[in-house]
Amino acid sequence: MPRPFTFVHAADLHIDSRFIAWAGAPDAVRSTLLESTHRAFRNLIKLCLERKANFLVVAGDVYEAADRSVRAQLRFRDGLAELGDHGISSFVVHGNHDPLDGWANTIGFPATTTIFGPNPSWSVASDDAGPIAQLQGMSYPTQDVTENVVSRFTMPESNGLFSIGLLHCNLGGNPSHGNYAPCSVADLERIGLDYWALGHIHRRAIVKASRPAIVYAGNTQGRDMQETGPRGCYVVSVDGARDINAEFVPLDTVRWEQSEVRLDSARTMDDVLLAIDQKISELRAGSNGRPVVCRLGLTGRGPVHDELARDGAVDDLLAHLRDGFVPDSHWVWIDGLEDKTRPVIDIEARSHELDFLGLLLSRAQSTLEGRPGITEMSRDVNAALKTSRDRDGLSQIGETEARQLLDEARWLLAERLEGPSR
Ligand SMILES: [Mn+2]
Repeated sequence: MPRPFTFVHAADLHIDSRFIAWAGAPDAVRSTLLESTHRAFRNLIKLCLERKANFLVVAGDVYEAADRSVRAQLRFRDGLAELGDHGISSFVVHGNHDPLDGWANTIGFPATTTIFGPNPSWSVASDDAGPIAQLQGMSYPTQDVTENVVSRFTMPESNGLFSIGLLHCNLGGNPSHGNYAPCSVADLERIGLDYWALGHIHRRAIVKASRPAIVYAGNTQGRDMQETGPRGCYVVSVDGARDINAEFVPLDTVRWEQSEVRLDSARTMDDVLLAIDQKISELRAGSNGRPVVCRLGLTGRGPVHDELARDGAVDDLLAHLRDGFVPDSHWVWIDGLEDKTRPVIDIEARSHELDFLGLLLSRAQSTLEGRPGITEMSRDVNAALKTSRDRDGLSQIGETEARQLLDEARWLLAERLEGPSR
């Protein structure tokens, strides 16, 4: 029977991400971003020590680029050496961002660190009382590992040890990430390991909870506007019955957020500023003291739309908000402000007018009210989706969605054809 133990599963550290696009931001924002992946790694090391983990696994993309910086490598090595000094071993595979054929210098790693080679191989994690787990991993020899490499992994020896696989891969063909080492849940299940510690997909996910557990740790620090919300790693406890409990712990030092500011009741520019201030306070509270980089969308239908729609109004508003930026420890930097508000249009009254827009609106209205119209519409839309060349990711729609689409479409039509009421 295996002894209970704890390990930490992290991936996609991307240490030394450059944030080149941020040259125009204030120093406080730029330096925080530049240091963020380093600091998140620091937090990872601290967490391993605090939780007295038995070992750490890192499932690829340690460094941002194949020409990994000396600074990033030294930081990584020093962190793992510190763990080693406290009896915590580490197991690492490299991925598409930091393949084995990337430039590497002569920095040596501690004896407590295992860096897996280009072919799957086994290693054992031990403590003073003997072995506690067996681990199998492989690093990318080159960036372009586009074959399914899972079949090269081998069944664990039947020695009773909990077994962990480390792999950087695209499980189930996630279209928002490069299709490196594509594989399926069934492929992973076939090998017979207890836990798959995966990397590559930056949004964390417990794909399967047990037997085997299949887990993406996600990245430790968001790096752009697509990587919103808390980022960190999993602390995994394994009990004597080989059951696991995976606890997510955030490690990020700056948070990325996209959010909407509803302006339905805003009547003046001051109301708009107040609503944005309120949103910023919410984001600040939600980040638990971390700085935040955010993109805000102004939404809603209201009288302030006409003012926001004027040339340069939103740019001016953004410049004003940025003028008030205070580089304290919990700053919020607005990366972008977008006007998505709609004008106030009495769509009901407008649909009774006998012009082109009036006829379109009354037609839309009667379709929305009558069931046969909606059935017909969803059938037509689905037929069009079937023959569309760009239907990747589009699924067939039901009557509820057809109704929502038509409702949205009539507002868009009204706005486009009527124009701003100024
Ligand atoms: Mn990555």
